[in-house]
Amino acid sequence: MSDKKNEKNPVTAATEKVAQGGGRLTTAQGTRLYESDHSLKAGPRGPVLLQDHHLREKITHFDHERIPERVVHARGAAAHGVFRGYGSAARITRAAFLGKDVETPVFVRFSTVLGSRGSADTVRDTRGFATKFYTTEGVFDLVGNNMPVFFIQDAIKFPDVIHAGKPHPDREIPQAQSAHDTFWDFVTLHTEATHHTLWNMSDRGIPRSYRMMEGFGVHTFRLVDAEGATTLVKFHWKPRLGVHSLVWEEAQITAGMDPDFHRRDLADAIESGAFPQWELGVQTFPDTEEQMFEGIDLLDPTKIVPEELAPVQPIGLLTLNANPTNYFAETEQVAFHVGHLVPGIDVTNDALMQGRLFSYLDTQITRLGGPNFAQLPINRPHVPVDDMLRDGMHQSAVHSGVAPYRPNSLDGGCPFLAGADAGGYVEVPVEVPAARKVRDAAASFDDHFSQARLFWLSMTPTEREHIVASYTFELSKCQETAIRERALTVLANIDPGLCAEVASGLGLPAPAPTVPLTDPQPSPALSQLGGRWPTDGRVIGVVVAADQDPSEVRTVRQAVLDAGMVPLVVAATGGQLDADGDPVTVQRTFGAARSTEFDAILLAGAPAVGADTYGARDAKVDDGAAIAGGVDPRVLLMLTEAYRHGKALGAWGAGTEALSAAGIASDAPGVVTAGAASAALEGLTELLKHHRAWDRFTPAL
Ligand code: HDD
Repeated sequence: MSDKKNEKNPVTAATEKVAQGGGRLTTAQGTRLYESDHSLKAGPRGPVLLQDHHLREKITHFDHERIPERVVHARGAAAHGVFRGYGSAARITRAAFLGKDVETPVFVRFSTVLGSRGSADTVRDTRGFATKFYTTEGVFDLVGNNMPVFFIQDAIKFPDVIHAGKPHPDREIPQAQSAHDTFWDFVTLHTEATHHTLWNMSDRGIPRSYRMMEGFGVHTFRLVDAEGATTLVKFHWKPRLGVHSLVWEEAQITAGMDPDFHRRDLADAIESGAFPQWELGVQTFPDTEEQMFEGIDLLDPTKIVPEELAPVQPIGLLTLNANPTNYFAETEQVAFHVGHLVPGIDVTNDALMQGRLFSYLDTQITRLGGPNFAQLPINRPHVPVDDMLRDGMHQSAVHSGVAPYRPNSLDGGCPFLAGADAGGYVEVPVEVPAARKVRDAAASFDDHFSQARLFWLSMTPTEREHIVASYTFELSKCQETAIRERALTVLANIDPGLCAEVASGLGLPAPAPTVPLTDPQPSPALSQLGGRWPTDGRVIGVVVAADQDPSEVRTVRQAVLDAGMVPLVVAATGGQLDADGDPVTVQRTFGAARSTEFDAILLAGAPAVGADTYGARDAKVDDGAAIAGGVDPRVLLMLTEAYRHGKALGAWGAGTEALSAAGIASDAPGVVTAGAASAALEGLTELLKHHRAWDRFTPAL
């Protein structure tokens, strides 16, 4: 990996060295303290005195350290970065930050939806992808997800879908899971959730990394140019590293071994200079009265427009280059809002979007303790704010003037309004068709299955196999047979083959579809498989045997670094391997490492069962049949697990013996053996470009 380091965090750059920076310990009022380890007492064994102002201040502040976690998307990780416009969007929007080579600071927060703040990263769930652009025209927030569709078509259903997905209210289990009765009860009764649920059950529900996810604005937005002409668009983020996922067993093991897997991955990549990048793109559609494109209702957030029908046109590049300095101040307190818009970007009548325009502002008032959250450093616009809003909890501005109202004469009539020609935000004067008030939706919103079928038909056999397995897993966790049966009918309406596979896993009969099956054209762009991708930041476990020449390990470690990847040296015990006076540090031990930490494993030798091996004193270990080839069982587990998860495995020299002890043939797919370390690494790197050895997965359909 390059020597480049995390850029300076722009929010804290000026103060980084100041806070807690070696000065004297003081109270919150700045009074210096001579002692802070003992309460003020009446004698060393006496009672504590109520007059101890320092004790009371310290404990009181501590008592109030927590704020309510987000009602959804509570678990997250974030980073600072920069967005550079390509200028290609200038023909359809006047938004200044999309102009050619305009650079805009950004803060991006990724999240899971269902879990609490302390829940595991790698659960099966939708991921949030929220971007705050600090533009020269005010803040623009693009509050998206890693899936382009949503469970519901109208915001009024949001409490329902979230109550169904959150833990059961009686025992508060399960945490951060959709595999339970209430979730499946809701999504099978409320079939507009079918398409999004299918995305969750696909590999998209378990990303390998935040750096390897697509992002979607989901709704159709309306862009407006300098002349007032409008275009409807859908926003897409395309990761430079490609879209990649974990496999389900790997995700589950990781949730236990490293619940912070995605958070760590993002921070480590940025820290080491492997800055993640995404291209922002738009699909564009004419702003017609009916707001349809090729028969697809652009106001229905359960529908996509396949990229084959409307290609994604790149309009800018996002680079994340600085980690937050303080999790609470930045990642926790950042407040996104769909209504944070800038001139040139407007909303549409999508009823889900309209409800969100209310919800986000409202939630911040509870979460951040009042209406002044925009004054928090992470939320402050990078332009002057003259809003006439006054007072309230946590007001930190000292406003001058006497006339915070308009019109006024006492403050010279200030501040002045700005029309579109002076950078003002002017809503597009769209026609509102004459209509009656109704609680209803357009007839096109009744189609709940055709696009789920489109997604299913666009998957490769391997991806379909994963989908079958995840539905079978989740529905097996439902206690109520009626819910499983109802879910099978929903699956039959997507595809009878999918339904039959899941039904056989559940041991239930496969029902017939209840709606006519459609025949959509598959969209190859929806599949994640295929293609070759950069390997930046990929983690290679270099497993070292005690009798291995450390200088070879040092060379291969350096080669991994030079290729922009991350080597982790794993050995039986910690410490250092002495490579001719230039030691190599052991970063993981067999006892603490698990295959899930690595994208690929390189074997330097065949680590033997040692006295330190867990269970070595167990009689079973002395039985040659229990430990294949005398290889350390923890290494064997690492290899068989990595093999099952489709990971590339490489070995040279005696390392090949460890592979065969694990029952892995040297000519198996995704396995490379070589005489020299360099050749093994070269082969391994090539394999990694495909993310996994896909030929190892046996397609079921
Ligand atoms: Fe939402 C947070 C994305 C529908 C109400 N939402 C939240 C976050 C993301 C999304 C990424 C986390 C932001 C952060 O990192 O702070 N939400 C979406 C997407 C949706 C969506 C892509 C559909 C297209 N959301 C949605 C609806 C409602 C909400 C329909 C309510 C009617 N969402 C919220 C919220 C949250 C939130 C309660 C919780 C914390 C917050 O806003 O700041 O207001």
